[in-house]
Amino acid sequence: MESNLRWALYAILISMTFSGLVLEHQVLAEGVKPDEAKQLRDEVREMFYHAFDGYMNNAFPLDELKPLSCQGEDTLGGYALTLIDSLDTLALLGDRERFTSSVEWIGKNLQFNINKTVSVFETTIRVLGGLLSAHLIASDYATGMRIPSYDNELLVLAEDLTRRMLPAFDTPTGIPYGSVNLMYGVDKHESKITSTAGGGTLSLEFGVLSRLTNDPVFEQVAKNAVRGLWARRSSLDLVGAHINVFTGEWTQKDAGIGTSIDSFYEYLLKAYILFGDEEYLYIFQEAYGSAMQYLHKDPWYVEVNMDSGAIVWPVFNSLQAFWPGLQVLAGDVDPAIRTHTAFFSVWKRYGFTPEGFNLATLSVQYGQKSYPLRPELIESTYWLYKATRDPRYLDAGRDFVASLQYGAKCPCGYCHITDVEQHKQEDHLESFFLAETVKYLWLLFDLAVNSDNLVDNGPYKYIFSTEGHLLPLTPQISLAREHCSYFGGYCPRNATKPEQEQESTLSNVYPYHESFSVTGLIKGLCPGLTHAQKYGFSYVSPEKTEREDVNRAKPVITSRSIVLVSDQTVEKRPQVDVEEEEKFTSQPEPIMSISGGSSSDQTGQELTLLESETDDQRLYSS
Ligand code: DMJ
Repeated sequence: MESNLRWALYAILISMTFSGLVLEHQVLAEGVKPDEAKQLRDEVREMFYHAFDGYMNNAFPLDELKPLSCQGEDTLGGYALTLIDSLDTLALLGDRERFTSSVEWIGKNLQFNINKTVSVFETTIRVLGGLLSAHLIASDYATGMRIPSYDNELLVLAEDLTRRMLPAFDTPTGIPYGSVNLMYGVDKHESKITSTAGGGTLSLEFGVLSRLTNDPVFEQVAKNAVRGLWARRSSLDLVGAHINVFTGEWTQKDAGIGTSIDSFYEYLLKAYILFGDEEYLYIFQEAYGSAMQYLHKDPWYVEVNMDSGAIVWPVFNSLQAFWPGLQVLAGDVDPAIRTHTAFFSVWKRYGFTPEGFNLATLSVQYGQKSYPLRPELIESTYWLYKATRDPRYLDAGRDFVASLQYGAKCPCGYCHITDVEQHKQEDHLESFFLAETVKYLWLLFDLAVNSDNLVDNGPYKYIFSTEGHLLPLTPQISLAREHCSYFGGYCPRNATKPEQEQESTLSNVYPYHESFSVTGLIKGLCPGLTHAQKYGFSYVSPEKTEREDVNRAKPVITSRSIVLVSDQTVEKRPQVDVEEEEKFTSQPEPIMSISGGSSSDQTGQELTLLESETDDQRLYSS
């Protein structure tokens, strides 16, 4: 009773706070018009160069910039990490000169035969992904950025780097160790515990490398790791956060879409789209369905125990914010819109998103106050704008720019925010700011002015890696016959020539294959392209940018591409009541109440907060 009263008071206070912020926003801000979108795009370009030049002048060739003190630091392997992570953004901005000189410097100077122990995940998404995307741009006339003197130097480096990471995959489960020494392999004292995102976010980069080098080993080990994780899913089709790569036991059973798991989901869908490998699609559909059933407390997401489904962490963490973007890619746009609105309300409240925001107390989660310039919410904003052309996403973009310019800009770049309530700056700049945060912001505004950038109007459809690197659906990478020619690739049973079929062993690994007609271990040819590969993605025509239009008719998705999750055709979309939506935006409600050590959600489920683990003890993926 007492706690109900307390919650009623909280709710009134919270709704007053949020209504106030929204009101102020509405009074002060007019919607972004095309002219302003162009100015904002150019401002974002300047933001990129403020940080990039700051890095080149003060930190290069060290890994990352300390933008407050204007110095550099080695944070990953000591190989000019920020330059590698920035390469395809330089190309996207059309900066031929700096793209060329950077590629040439890397080709001549970089080497990986160094005695450094590095994270397999970070090295893959930042370094391998950066090298591969730059290689694919520099070697191809169609991109408009081909470098005449370029002779596959980055591809050679990428292959060398990845071979040095292969020892990490030598585990009984196939799930790799978290770290590996680039010269000596895995240290005998190396931890056997790794995160799900760490083990399950390698398939895009490793798969692309296989298809460019014609060596299937990279694609195979990455896929094996995904299989190793998925085979250990719970009966609810959920995966935990950390696992022992030797025993296969989950050491952290909190299931969620954010911290430590996020990009595992992302790569299932993207690997299907990029490679046409339907085994990834099949796993994605199961995993996504289960996430929406057990983790989604519309519009928020919580963390639950993977076995029981009981809520253990009623927290929004900022790594979750990529999810609406992924949902756009999957064709599930309605929940994406609602969740983005909820997540963005947290940004508006603080000017940034804290690492953790407690959904029960509607306040910053203890120990999770920082904002390290993450891209996820901006990434989802770009995807939702691309899918709907609703100008509210441009308005959100303008808010992101304002926060970064006024709160995070510092002498030589942009500074991490240590405390979103105090807006305190920290002397560090993660390389993903240039690989992702600025890239998605620039793409958002460039889309609004109908520009013809490489991604939105280029020679290929592009998939973004989890680090924002551009991976094109070229025939060499995406044609179905390529992936089917790999030992272990999946093909529909009737799609191969009978004499080339061999015994399937997949059903031993995957019980669900009993009802799923496959032949594993095939060397054969699958005819034709997948639907997604044939048609790619197309969204509403860019002319529909008038605010009035959007208010009259809600976002229309005209994608003829894969509609994986639900049918989003115009006719079937329910009309959204704008007033209802506004009401929600201004008054987010706590999704559960807490009394003592346990709490209950709105359905009355009894919830227990884990006492054995504090926030500080939790591990975070980057
Ligand atoms: C990046 O390294 C990647 O986006 C990764 O998937 C998650 N963490 C950071 C950005 O927040």
